[in-house]
Amino acid sequence: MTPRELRKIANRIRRRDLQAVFEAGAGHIGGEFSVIDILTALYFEVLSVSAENPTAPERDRLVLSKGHTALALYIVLAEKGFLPQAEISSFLQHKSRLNGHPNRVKLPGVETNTGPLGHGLSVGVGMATAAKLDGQNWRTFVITGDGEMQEGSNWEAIMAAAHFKLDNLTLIIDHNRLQQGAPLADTNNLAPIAPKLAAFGWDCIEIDGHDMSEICSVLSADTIGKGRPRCVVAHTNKGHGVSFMADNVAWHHKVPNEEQYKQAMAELEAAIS
Ligand SMILES: Cc1ncc(C[n+]2csc(CCOP(=O)(O)OP(=O)(O)O)c2C)c(N)n1
Ligand SMILES: [Mg+2]
Repeated sequence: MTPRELRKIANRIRRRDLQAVFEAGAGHIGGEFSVIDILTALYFEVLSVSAENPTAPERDRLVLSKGHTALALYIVLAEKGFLPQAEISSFLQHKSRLNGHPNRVKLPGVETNTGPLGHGLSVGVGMATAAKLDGQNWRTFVITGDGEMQEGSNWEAIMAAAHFKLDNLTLIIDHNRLQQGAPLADTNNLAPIAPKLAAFGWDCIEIDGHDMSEICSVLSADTIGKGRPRCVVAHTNKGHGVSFMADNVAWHHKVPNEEQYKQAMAELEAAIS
């Protein structure tokens, strides 16, 4: 797919996400809008996964460690046929499969349960190690938030991945500079992130996490070197795509009122190119 086609899909996913948050009266729209371009590129260009056979042993694995942005994953999975598009309307409803955090038992396409931040990378290290032990070529991708990287468990996983030379593992850090109620810089500032991962033996690359060409090229298997896990520090904006949400920490989990909903939808519609 061309970057333009991918941008169109990401725009459609943002509009569906906005509608679902508005209707459910809950969600994490800021972190969803920062990661949607990355998820779109992964599912429409990079990952080898199929709704027809969601547990195929040779599939690539994606762990959305920042599980609070589950809604974005649900919408992408629905776009790929893992669940009916209409089911998105059940987000957060009683007995829905679409809970606030993803559940692998309930929903095909979800590789592991996430939500408590700081665990997805350790699971990804296990997956990548399993592929190596089995002599398989499938790849593991983990997406974390930047605030999430403050969790100490990540740094044990980072050491292990380098030690075991997991070049089949890619960590994508959604570096939107904001966490739940404050900027990363005011809380426990990890920036600059890339030199820290590099010091732990990782191959680190920084990209614009909203540029489809950059995302696709950095995630392509051709660019992966031998013997080192890769970290992609994706510079993003929380709330990307809507003027009054972008880079505004209030939109971590705020719900738009009707006027804000209409304005946000109009901005996203105007941006379809
Ligand atoms: C262990 C743990 N502590 C606290 C929370 C509550 N929580 C949910 S989202 C969030 C902020 C995450 O910030 P970041 O990782 O930067 O994510 P993003 O900016 O992409 O939304 C927090 C503290 C949680 N889910 N898990
Ligand atoms: Mg963040």
